[in-house]
Amino acid sequence: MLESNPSVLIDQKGAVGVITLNRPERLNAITIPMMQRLDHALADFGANEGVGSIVLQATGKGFCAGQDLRVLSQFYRQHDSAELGDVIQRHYNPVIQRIAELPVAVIAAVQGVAAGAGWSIAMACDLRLAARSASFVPAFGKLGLSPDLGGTSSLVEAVGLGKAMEYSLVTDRVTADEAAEMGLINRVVADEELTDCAMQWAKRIATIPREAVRVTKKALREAAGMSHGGRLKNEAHDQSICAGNMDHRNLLESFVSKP
Ligand code: LHQ
Repeated sequence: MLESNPSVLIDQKGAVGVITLNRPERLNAITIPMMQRLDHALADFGANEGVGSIVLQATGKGFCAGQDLRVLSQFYRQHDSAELGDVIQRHYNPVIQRIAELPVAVIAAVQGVAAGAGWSIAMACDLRLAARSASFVPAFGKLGLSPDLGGTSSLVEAVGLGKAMEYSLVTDRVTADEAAEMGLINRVVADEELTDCAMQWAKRIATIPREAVRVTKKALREAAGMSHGGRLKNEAHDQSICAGNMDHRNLLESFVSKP
């Protein structure tokens, strides 16, 4: 273990950087310090010529339940809702941008649930493997919010506009098998094989020269029309608009006040 922090663990196994979200008691729900920590870990691995790929995984029964809603509720007690977009732009979107620009591939190994911004983070990675028990929950709508952290464009690019609408507005939960069938993820594996499979893919990619990976990522993302900057900013702005709506506040409070 090179370095550790309770909520994000950082390790290097040979040429593979391993980042583990580690707040299992909250299904790895994200906070600003976690996102900052994640960004630093990605940046450090990106700058380390000895690292050829990165696995992003999580501990416990979920991959990531999106924004920590207790923290969000606290945020609204101290700040104007219009500030949320700025917070997303400053502290969350850099991770999404970083993953796209890294000269190494990032593989998400998804076990359990990936909800809201947790789903967006998985979608921001270059490759996604999921355990058969994994699922994807578009939590935004139920909370009165809209997709963020690149979740609008990554979803449309993966499954097309119609299906992205369905997943955002109609669907409760997408199973790992459906996600693979729809091209949302690369592969479903048995739960007990997830870590090994992610490491195998990561080791294989790590044999490719970094410059070739960097250029391939850039070229494929450009070919898919993925230019993040402006879209991330727009999403963050749109989230501020949703954040100012009392329906959202009531839905949020009903989640955090559950006994
Ligand atoms: C949680 C959470 C959570 C805190 C489960 N927070 N504790 C917005 C603003 C700013 C920046 C970035 O992005 C965003 C966009 C978003 O991400 S909005 C979407 C936020 N996420 C959600 O709305 C998901 C809320 N969670 C759920 O709906 C369920 O927990 C799911 C469907 C994910 C999983 O259900 P279960 O498997 O039944 O687990 P659970 O509900 O029993 O959760 C386990 C614990 O984790 C529980 O705590 P407890 O103390 O009762 O054991 C939950 O309260 C806690 N938890 N998600 N986001």
